[in-house]
Amino acid sequence: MNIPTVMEPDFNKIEQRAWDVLRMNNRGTHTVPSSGHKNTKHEMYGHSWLWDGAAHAIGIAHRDPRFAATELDHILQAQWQNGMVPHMRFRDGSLDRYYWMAHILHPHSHDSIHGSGITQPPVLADAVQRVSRRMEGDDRRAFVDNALGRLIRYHEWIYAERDPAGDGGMVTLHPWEHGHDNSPRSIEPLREYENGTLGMAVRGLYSVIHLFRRDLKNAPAEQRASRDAARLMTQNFISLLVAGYDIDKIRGHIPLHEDVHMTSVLARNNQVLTELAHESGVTLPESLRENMARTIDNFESMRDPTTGLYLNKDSETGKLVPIVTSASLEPLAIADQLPPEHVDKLVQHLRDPKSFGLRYGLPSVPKDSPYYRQYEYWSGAAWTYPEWIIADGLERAGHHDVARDIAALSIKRASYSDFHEYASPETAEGCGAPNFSWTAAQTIDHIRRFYPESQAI
Ligand code: 9WN
Repeated sequence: MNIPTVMEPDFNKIEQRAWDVLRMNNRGTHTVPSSGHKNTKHEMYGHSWLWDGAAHAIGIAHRDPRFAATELDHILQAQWQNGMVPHMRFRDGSLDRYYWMAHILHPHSHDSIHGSGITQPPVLADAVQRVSRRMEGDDRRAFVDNALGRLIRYHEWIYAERDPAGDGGMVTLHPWEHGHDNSPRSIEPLREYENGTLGMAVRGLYSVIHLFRRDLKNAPAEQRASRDAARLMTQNFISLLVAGYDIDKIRGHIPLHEDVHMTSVLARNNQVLTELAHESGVTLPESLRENMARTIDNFESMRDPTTGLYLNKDSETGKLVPIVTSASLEPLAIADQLPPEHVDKLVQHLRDPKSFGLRYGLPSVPKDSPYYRQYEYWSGAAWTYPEWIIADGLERAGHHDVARDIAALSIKRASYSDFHEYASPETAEGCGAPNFSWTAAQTIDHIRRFYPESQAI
């Protein structure tokens, strides 16, 4: 591929292109993750996703806080009666609701707004706070008042339904829930169930399902989840359907692991939710405050003392899952709440050229892992989201230089790969979907935050 030989990136030009991407993907009430695929018959990303929407809103708020607020509202409107916020809100009229069947299977699903039956990283409180800071007067108050109660119910739901061990760590019911879909930390443990009755049935069925994979119609197979990983995710998805999205019914059919990325994001967003409530004069329910405290008190139980990296934890046995991914560094999202020597150790890993410190940014799996493939989705390729989460945490904890270095590489790669969904951390070759909204929105936010002097547009 052709990498332009610029020494100093032209931030204005990069930002201009990022705004173009966001404009192209704007659908009036929300922004779709991407558009302009080769194969328009098989659109990959036509709905609205929770953590994508939060990232879009944070970027868009630099220019248009009202639209950013609308995008967040669009996500929160899909909230279920039990407080769950679905990871996807389907575009009106979409038949995908019959694939998920959440509206039929779950008694607390939304009456009229259709979405999936699982959630995504709880990034909403942070997005609400950042967007609100760009709004003024009555607009701002109305927006926060409207969101706050829903956010509180969402966090209460997380502790009721995703913290089976009661230690504050957040489990996932499917890799789609943490959003790092084919991350080996979730795919490998699924193998334990592949020889059960369902696993065997899915093996047979999968060759047919494989023919209908929309993602393979738009991107080369080496950039997407492998056939094996997709089969295991299908097996997991069918378990979810059989259990009707109920954690008590799915227990014993999938691994219930506290996910280090989800728990880091939860801890950070608990912090923000507490601030938002305080600023609005609202007292958080005592049980929620106790649960939030448990997340922090038990956080270090996810740390492997030998390497200093954080790992997923089996919620039943308490054992750590020894598979390292970029999530192992995400506790840096709460660097201000971790022991400083633990933060320093993570930064060492982050900068190590043999594992995470690659030429064009943070790989989703370290280079020295047997699961590393530089182009493969969440099994090696670099994405802006983990970088954004880590840079933000380090910056807030006062590690400005490291944070800015991460942001600089992220901006550079986004621009070289022309805002693709993800890219090789070694060559910056763009992979997956083109014109990707969160790549654009997080690049804008990185530029505005770390290079404020360049804000000519
Ligand atoms: C399944 C929308 C989403 C992201 C996820 C990413 C991918 C979906 C898919 O796209 O997941 O939810 O179709 O593969 O892994 O993080 O939110 O951009």
